Amino acid sequence: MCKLTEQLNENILTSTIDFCRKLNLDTLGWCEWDNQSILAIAFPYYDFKSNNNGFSIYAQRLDYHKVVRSYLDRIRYYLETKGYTSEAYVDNNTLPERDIATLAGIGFIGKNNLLITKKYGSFVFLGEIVLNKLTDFNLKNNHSENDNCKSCTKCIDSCPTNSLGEKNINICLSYLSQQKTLTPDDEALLKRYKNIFGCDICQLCCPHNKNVVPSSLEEFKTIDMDKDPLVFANMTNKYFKDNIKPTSAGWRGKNVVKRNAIFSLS
Ligand code: B12
Ligand code: SF4
Ligand code: SF4
Repeated sequence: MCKLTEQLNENILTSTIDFCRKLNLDTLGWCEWDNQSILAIAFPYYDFKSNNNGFSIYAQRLDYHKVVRSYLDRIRYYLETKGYTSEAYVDNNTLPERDIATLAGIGFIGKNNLLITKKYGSFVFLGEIVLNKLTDFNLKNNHSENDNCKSCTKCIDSCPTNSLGEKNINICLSYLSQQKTLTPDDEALLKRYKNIFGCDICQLCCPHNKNVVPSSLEEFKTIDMDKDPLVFANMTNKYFKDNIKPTSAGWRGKNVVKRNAIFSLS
């Protein structure tokens, strides 16, 4: 690639990062994946408040698909004003988001399967901007070889169903709490551990999640939710629509959340 093109490329890459920083997004980086230039961004979501009501931390705030997309749309618009078209992704894609984030120097993948950042630990969602131009530029990422789990196995030891130890996603409580149909064994697990939606155990025990910085993204403030599982076990369509639908647990619909809440009472 000629020197001038390289400079232009580097300019748009760094100016996009500067633009993101103005949006309070400070954990991000570019990488090359599948012959495309991808900006991987971590969206911190934990403000260290919790309702302790059976919903995992990520489900106690506005639906991250919508929040992340609104940020990504702003970044896409910025790129458009500079003459670049791009696509935005969050979750609803086949991109291996954690691998891409690792390549971009945002963090490393822990034994709990999650991307762990220095500043916010693993309490981040991932989103990506894929540029339709530019495939060749010098990448310098700030990944440090010392960032890893080393000999720690806390998440594996703490996982209540041994899903991590067995590498079996079918018994992960987060997975089970999202399934429409369950076997009697699955039901027994949900009844035992009382997760209404999602699971945080393999994050809360992680040393990399101690002394991390709370999210400064307003949209991810913890919603003041009801604490009593009975409320969710008895919820009406209207209650669901007003209180759960806007959260990350909303996409699954009322019946699954209600069923899990009923299980949690048994
Ligand atoms: C499907 C999915 C799930 C499934 C399966 C998870 C999985 N396969 O890893 C379930 C419902 C279990 C799940 C749970 C959670 N998820 Co999820 N999930 C996804 C999704 C949409 C696709 C992942 C996938 O299947 N890719 C395809 C497979 C083939 O690729 P892979 O993931 O690299 O495959 C590896 C894993 O399966 C792993 N593996 C090995 N052993 C085990 C054991 C267990 C128990 C699991 C779960 C996986 C696993 O080995 C594979 C090969 O390397 C991604 C978004 C994305 N597009 O990446 C979010 C994503 C990974 N999830 C996310 C989150 C937040 C969660 C939860 C923390 C939510 C919660 N609090 O309950 C939990 C964490 C559970 C855990 N410890 O892994 C975030 C993670 C952010 C981060 N910091 O890394 C992502 C990136 C969404 C996002 N855009 O932010 N998730
Ligand atoms: S989310 Fe819960 S059940 Fe799933 S792997 Fe982590 S600790 Fe285990
Ligand atoms: S708890 Fe330990 S092993 Fe698990 S992800 Fe964190 S550092 Fe790695």
